[in-house]
Amino acid sequence: MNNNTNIKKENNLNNLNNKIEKNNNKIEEEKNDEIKKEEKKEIEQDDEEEEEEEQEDNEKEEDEKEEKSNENLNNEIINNYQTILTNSIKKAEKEIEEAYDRISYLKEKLIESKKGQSCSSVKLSEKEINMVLDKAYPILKNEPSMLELEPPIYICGDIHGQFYDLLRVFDILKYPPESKFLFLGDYVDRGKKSLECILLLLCLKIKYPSNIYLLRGNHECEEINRAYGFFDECKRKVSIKIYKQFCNLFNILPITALIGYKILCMHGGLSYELKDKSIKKNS
Ligand SMILES: [Mn+2]
Repeated sequence: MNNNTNIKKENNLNNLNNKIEKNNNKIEEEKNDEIKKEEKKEIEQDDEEEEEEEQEDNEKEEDEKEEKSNENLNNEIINNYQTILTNSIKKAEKEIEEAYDRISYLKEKLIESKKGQSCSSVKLSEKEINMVLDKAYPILKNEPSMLELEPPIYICGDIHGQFYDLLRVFDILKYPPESKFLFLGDYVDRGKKSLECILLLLCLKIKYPSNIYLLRGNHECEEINRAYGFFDECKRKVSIKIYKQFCNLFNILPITALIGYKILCMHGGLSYELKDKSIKKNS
């Protein structure tokens, strides 16, 4: 009996133990499950985070791409402007170069005319004369009413249409830019070749603006040169229109020159009507 009871007890104990073990196992399993779930959750979370990060990265990349494409567009626009600017500068330079070539040719043509020593005039077309006037105008317009010049410089008085005498002056003293000249005005009227004189001087002025200076004389004035020959010469050789163009140019010639701060040069005396403030620079 006692033995039986013992066995029973033992069985019971075993059962209980089994149960406990089972229970423990279950708990363990549940625990494991829980852990697994946790882990899964963590992994999922990690994945999500990763995804978010990836998305952020993508957005960033796209932003960078957009920025870069904007930058490229800006660069393209800047490059286009630069090309346009460079082209227009090149075009202007080419035009100036061509004009210089043409003016050099005109100068040679004018000088060549001396050789014949005949009465035939230099054949300059109205278009060629207009070109000389157009190029000379801004150069003279930018000069002040009183030029301040440095010696050494040759000073030359009235030419009055005596073209061959003008050529002799240059032959003896050398053409600009080898020599520097100040002309005191009265290029036109009286002589037969006023047009040749003023055109050669203007050509040299365009080509060597700081080696030749032209002051205004009393004959570089419409009231005078209409009566003393220049108007008739322009009308006969070219046109009245070109005469008007010359008058416009004469109106902007400088009036005086001060050489080395010592010698004041001008064509004639000062007018009583010229008050101290009447002479303005660039007026
Ligand atoms: Mn005079």
